[in-house]
Amino acid sequence: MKNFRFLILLLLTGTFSSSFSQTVKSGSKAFEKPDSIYVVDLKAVDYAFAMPAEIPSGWITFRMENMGKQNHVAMIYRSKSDLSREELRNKLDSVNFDFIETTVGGPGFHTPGNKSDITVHLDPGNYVIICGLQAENGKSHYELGMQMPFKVTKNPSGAAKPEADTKITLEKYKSSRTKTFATGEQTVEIVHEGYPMDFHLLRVKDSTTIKKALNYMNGLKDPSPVEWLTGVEQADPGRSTFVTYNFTPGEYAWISHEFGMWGMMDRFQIRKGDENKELPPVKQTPPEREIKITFGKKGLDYPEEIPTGKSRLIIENKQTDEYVFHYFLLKEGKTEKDLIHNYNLFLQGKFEEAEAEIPWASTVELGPLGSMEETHVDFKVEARNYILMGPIDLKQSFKEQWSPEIIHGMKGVE
Ligand SMILES: [Cu+2]
Repeated sequence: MKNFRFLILLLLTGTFSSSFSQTVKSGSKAFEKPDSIYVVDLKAVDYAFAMPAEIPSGWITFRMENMGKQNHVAMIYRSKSDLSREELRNKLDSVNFDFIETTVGGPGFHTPGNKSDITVHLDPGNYVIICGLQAENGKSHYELGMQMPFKVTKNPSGAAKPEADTKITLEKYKSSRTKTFATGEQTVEIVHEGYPMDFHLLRVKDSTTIKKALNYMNGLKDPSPVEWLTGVEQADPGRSTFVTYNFTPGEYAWISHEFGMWGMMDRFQIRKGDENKELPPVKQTPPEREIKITFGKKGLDYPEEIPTGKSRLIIENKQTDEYVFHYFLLKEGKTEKDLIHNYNLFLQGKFEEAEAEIPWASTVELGPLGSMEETHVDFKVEARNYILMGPIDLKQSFKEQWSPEIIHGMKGVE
């Protein structure tokens, strides 16, 4: 989870890929006792966090409990220096994220009353905890008080790396898991690979639940129309987050905030009578067709119309330099003009105005692509407007690159 200001900043500065390359040594693989955990009570209310100002290092289990009336998350970052609350607040207000050394992860969506255990590995150092969701009045939860620095001491927690019942790997635009869930208390290891992504667990109540969830993810604005049970926040590639949750029969879905709209979700059902029986993972249907985009000597070759249905969008870079592209699904009724207008507002520093009228429903980053490299994303094309933005030269700042000429419309047609 990131709010749009976070996302836009990352888009504009081009740091989305480059600043997330750190990995963390995993814990010891020696004999592990399942009950050897170190618990830190983390309570979220509207709008503050309560947790100790100092905690030990190593494997730490955050027992996140939402005691408020709104949905909350607790994104954890290791900071480069010892920030006071006021300094952190100033950094966040000025959209300056240069304090981030490591994106650790932490508890994802928890709607009121929900509680779960989220375990991460913390090295000694300075950390901050932030909730970036949005209140109804448009202010971020951190602006209203949900941000605080804390310290991780050299004192070891003594906890072992948790043992997982199931493992979910988050790769760019897709997730995979080793097996499905049984009932009862299950520990799920979320492996972050290649891209900082988050994943949130939802109880599916009826056919509209997923749609409501995706709409909520689009603005992250209070109140959440669906019940979020637990979740994990974005973490640097190479890291693992463990979630311990008590599953009862029912229908569930894990959904990615960033890429849920592109189909990155994992739905499963635990039926009555299936208790403690392991169910097979859901099969993903393969794409029906390919949409090819080539950036070659003659420029960008792309189709202006794309047929609806499950497709694989492939982009190839036949130039000699490295480039990145962004692909947008626009909101209903929005066009290229709206995106151009919105980017101009951001570049003029009119963040609040720009954030108030974000024309896209979701975006994915394609690349960075070196010379002769290609990448792809699988998604279901709808009868709506899409935009391919690029090429963006990573050696230049986005401001230097920006021109309406890098905006290319692609329309989904029946
Ligand atoms: Cu919050």
